[in-house]
Amino acid sequence: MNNGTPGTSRLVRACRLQPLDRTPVWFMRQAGRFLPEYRRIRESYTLLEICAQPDVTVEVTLQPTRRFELDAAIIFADILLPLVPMGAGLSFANNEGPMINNGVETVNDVERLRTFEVREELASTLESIRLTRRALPAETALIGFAGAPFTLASYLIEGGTSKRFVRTKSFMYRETEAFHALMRKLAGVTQNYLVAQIEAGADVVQVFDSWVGWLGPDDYRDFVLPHMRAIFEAVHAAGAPAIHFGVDTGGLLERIREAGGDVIGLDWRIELDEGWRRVGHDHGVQGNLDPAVLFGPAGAIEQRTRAILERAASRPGHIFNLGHGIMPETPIESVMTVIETVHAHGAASR
Ligand code: 1CP
Repeated sequence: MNNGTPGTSRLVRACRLQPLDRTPVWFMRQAGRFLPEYRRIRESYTLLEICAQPDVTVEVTLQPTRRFELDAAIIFADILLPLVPMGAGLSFANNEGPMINNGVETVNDVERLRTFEVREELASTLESIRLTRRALPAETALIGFAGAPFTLASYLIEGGTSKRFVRTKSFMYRETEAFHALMRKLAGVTQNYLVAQIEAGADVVQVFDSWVGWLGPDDYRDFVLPHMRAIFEAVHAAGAPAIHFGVDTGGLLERIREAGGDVIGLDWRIELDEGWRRVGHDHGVQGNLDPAVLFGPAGAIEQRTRAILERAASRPGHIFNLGHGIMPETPIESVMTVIETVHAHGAASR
């Protein structure tokens, strides 16, 4: 099937709001534990070992593209990797949630965090991007990614996963200057890392601000927005489109749009057309199927997938995805059902 211009992937065209033969589709966390071939590799390597070895990273990145007809691969890495060269100790307890053992408790800890040369300290991910880009057909886009400053700061301050972000927010309110210094440092790292990924061959980059939806709109404007803007300006200058992702961002969409990104991620808590109207039709949107729908019967999956496509109304700029990452127990057949439904009904853009 021809997507319009030879050599340009559907994903890139959708980011640029260009017309397409059908809606592009990929899944957040598509290279991961729901795939038995990934779990087999994980028997021999830890997550950090996979990320440190480009040949293994490339293999894991390509796995979902062999099994499914996807419009993109996402480089296998983790948003927390850059925290290691910054001086924070990172480990994964029982192969589950991340643990930071040298994070941020005081103002001095912020100063202690190193900034570093991404081309040296994150060289293996950049090399994996180079190798993966060469291995992929031109019509499959390669997505690079990084964590956003607020989400990274929350791991540094909480020491791991959080449910309520009380430590992060109290640091933000009590040590406002140091919090901004931390956000600036993290934004600098994220920005350099994304630009280096684009130079290495990433066609599109996604910024994961997974937990920013826990902030109210005024705090987003005061504490997050300026730092995000700096990142998207640098990415824009590097010439690749950017996807700006967050969870539970229904109260923040106008400000997220203001912060930057060609495409804005929507989770399942908002109807796609309502979310798109709020971010504006001069932007693309990505989403927004509830990952839990994939545990339902095929009929329900097809019906929910079609409902999203109908809300997108063949407008150029919709990238089909889940509203958040695919869950490890997700049945493979459900993923097939989503993809087949998008292929059959993701109508040609006007
Ligand atoms: O060993 C394992 O397989 C553990 C699971 C796992 C995987 C597969 C972790 C630990 N990281 C990864 C890889 C990963 N992480 C990718 C590449 C895979 C792909 O997308 O195909 C990506 C994009 C991420 C991004 C990531 N890591 C985010 C942002 C996305 C999101 O889900 O919001 C976050 C918050 C993390 C931190 C992290 N790393 C791992 C886990 C279990 C977590 C989340 C912990 C938490 O809930 O706080």
